[in-house]
Amino acid sequence: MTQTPSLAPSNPLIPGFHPDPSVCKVGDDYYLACSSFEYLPGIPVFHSRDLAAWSLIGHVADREGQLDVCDTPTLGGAWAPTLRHHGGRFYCVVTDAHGRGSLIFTAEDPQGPWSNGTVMQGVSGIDPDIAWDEEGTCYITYSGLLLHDGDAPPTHLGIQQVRMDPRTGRALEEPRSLWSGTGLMFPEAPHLYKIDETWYLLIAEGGTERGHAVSIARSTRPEGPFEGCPANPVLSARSTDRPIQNTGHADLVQRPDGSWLMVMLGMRPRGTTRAFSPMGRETFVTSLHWEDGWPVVAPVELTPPGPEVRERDDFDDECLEPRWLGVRRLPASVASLTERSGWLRLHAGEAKAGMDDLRPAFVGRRQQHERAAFSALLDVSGGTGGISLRIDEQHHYDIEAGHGVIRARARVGSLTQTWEQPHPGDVAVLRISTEKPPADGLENLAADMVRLSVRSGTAGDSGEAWTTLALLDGRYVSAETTASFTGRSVGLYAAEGTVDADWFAYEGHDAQR
Ligand code: 6LW
Repeated sequence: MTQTPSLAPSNPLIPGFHPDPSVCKVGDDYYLACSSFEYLPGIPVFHSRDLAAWSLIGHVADREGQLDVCDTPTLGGAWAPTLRHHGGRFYCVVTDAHGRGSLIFTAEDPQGPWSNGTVMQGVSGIDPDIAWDEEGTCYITYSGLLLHDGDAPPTHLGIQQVRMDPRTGRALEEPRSLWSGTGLMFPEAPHLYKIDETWYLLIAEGGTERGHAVSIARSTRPEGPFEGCPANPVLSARSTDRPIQNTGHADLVQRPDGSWLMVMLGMRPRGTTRAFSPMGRETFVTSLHWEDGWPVVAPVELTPPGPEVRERDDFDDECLEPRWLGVRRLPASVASLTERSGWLRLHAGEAKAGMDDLRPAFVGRRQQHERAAFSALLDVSGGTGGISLRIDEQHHYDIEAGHGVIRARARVGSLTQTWEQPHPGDVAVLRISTEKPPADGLENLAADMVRLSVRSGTAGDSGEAWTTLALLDGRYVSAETTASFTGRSVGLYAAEGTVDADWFAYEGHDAQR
């Protein structure tokens, strides 16, 4: 069978907040998983046949109890999965930060169902990797970052490793310390590979911000001793003018033609000083080749913007597309597709604080393009609700309808501001859109502006007229300002009573460089 020519992967490879990617090849198929933090379902799993086109096929954690994120602080939850295939089974090792700890999930089929998750005893740290040697011995290599509850600063033990029985999750020995990079802060994201007759240890160091970097070492044995690459770090965008920054937390995969690719997280900071990244850390890809037994990694290039993406959910199916997310709760716990045929019904229930709530009655999707518009038709005869663009419960922009009023709201830290106007009737079409900031004034420091609007009755020249209630600076809902590990998600919410959505539409395209 002739191989269809591989498409050259484009960047971002998986847009929207999809940090800490891990990729593996099984036969002619590739699978990739990412962190998901406090969102559920958690740990998205993507599939590709050519490493270029990816589709979301499900989630590792799609049931109650697999992750304990119900009360997790923002930034907590599912951190840094490693996805591997061994002995006919898929493995996903991951840390449920401030939750269950480091876990092993297994599945026969990467679409799921995945197991309930086994806690790894004796693995005190984050970013677990799983690898086997020829004898079948299983190695868990991880970052010895000890997360303490409360204000105590974390302790870091460097890169650690134990042999493990993956069936029980029990370590078979005391942890040993391995090579931990070139001395930059936060050695983490270790991955162990046997390539030809050499064991390689790939790590991230420098912290996930602008100093992020990828370094590598090699040994004749999986437990070392490891020798660092003379050219370390083999990848970093630090202090460069590259449009993709923060590159780090990488994983390697080989293609059928023998060539290698590296996936990693990165950011697309925008604004005059390129300081703000609305979508947070996304998945990117680059190529590499080997020289003297060391990888030489190409800089991560940004692909020119593609065509506009238009997606619309009419809520006519029995279940939601897998891209829909809840915050610390599964979407099905707040939203129903069966109570009103062709509508999504959201119940505010115990989420009394609207989008300020730790577990809002919210069902959303990631923003995946720099210029995006989210709109929905809502029936608010049963309560109050709308559309929210959120980073977390303290940083969100909302537009809602209810009790004869349209209300826009900006929550930035301890500050909240609202704008209102009367609205006749119980049906409203609401929209949140992002746009290029004005060329003059301080607002051009922002990556974008966020417009909160409602469709007014009269159709204007454009075929429909939108009334803007607020035009807000997008930097306050960007990853850097909020010190967020995630990025924007946008969706529907009920603040009080029940709210029905007839459809939800997404339009997105990336800005020209
Ligand atoms: C991830 C670790 C990290 O586990 O952040 O900053 C954590 N580096 O590699 C969440 O992305």
